[in-house]
Amino acid sequence: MTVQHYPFELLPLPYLYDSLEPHIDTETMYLHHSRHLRAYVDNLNRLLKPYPEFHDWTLERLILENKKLPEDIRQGVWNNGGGVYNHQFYFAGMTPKHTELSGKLKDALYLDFETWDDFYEAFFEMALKIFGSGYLWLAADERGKLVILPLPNQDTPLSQNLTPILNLDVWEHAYYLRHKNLRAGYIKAWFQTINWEEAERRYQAALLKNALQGRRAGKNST
Ligand code: MN3
Repeated sequence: MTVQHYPFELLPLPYLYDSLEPHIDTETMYLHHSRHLRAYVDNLNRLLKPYPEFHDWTLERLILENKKLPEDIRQGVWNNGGGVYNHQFYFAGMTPKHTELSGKLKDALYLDFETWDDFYEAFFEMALKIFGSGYLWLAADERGKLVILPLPNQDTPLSQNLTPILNLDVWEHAYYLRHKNLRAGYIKAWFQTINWEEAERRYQAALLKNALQGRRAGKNST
């Protein structure tokens, strides 16, 4: 992902609105990207506009160092910055191409969940159970161990020292037009769209970042 800061832009989808058919329908993708994500981008810019001292802060920094922001925009930036980050991450985590779980992420997934079915069932059940609006995340801890993590609203795993690998948006706007209240159908459909190549890139980047942090920590302790 390119480094972004104020003024944030509505990044185009890496595919067309109808590219994920029949799994995710065109109208849902159009509204989700051009209305919902645009609103988060516009709100975030509006909040930051009067505060030039934060105009060079990246999305990640606005989330990780949220407590340093002035109180009147802190929660708004948390919600809307998270909304931008999470949606960009979600859209880039899907693809119309056929991709397969492979590489280091595949090794880790089998190590941490034993079988594909165990992983799938655990993820599916937790996605079904999220109450209200939020996301289900697959994230890596500092040792590369994979965890499935439900988070409410627009919270991100970044603030828990976890590196996100995949996220499933279970806000109703992500599936209501096609699936109405039946979230299970949407979860199954989303699994058909996962961009495993992108997930593998994210996982390898997490391993590299953690390895560098580990070496730095080692250097500082000697
Ligand atoms: Mn959404």
